[in-house]
Amino acid sequence: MKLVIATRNPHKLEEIHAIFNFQGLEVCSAFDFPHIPDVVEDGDTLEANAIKKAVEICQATGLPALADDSGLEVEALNGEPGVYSARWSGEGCTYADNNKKLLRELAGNPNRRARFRTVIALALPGEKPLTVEGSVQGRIIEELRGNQGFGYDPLFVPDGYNQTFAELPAEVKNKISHRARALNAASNVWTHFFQGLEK
Ligand code: ITT
Repeated sequence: MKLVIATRNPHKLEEIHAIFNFQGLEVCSAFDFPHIPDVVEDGDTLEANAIKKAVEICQATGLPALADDSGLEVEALNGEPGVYSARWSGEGCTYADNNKKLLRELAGNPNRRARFRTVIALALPGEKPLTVEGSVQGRIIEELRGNQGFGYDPLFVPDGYNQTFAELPAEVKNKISHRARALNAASNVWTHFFQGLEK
């Protein structure tokens, strides 16, 4: 039995495989279906976009699909960039552009509290999609540090650590991250689904 990971973000895909043991499942991703157009992420929430990605890929492939929609929520910016995390500084922007904007928006602000949040949606053919979520609290530092991970990782220090997600070894990020917590919730809540799919 197959499961499609409904993403075209290679960093995300790598982390999902490092975190989650898809034992007994034949796992593929949106990269294996290049003819399927990109899902337009126009929902107002992470939940809405995660569901949209999972449902559209499930319908287009006829296979169960699992989607991850994630964002950085900064307290002093009223939860921004949140659902707009990927394209916060404009269409076609880079991770570096977004990190520059984040430093600019928080310049001189003593409140650096933030959290990463991931919503995972699971869509099975003919069934109502389901979601779970995970988050990690931390703070935004004042300069970029580290080369690992992706996105806002060089600016985010998780609570209980002194290093950014881009400095910490991948094994550490993949134990405590928003994505790891959401995937743990997925395996707890959807145990029967994953067992039922075993080859
Ligand atoms: P897919 O929709 O194809 O999965 P995407 O990159 O568009 O890929 P999102 O819509 O979930 O994924 O965008 C979330 C953005 O939030 C992402 O582009 C990064 O900038 C940021 N982000 C998500 N997870 C992150 C992580 O673990 N560390 C740092 N930044 C992250």
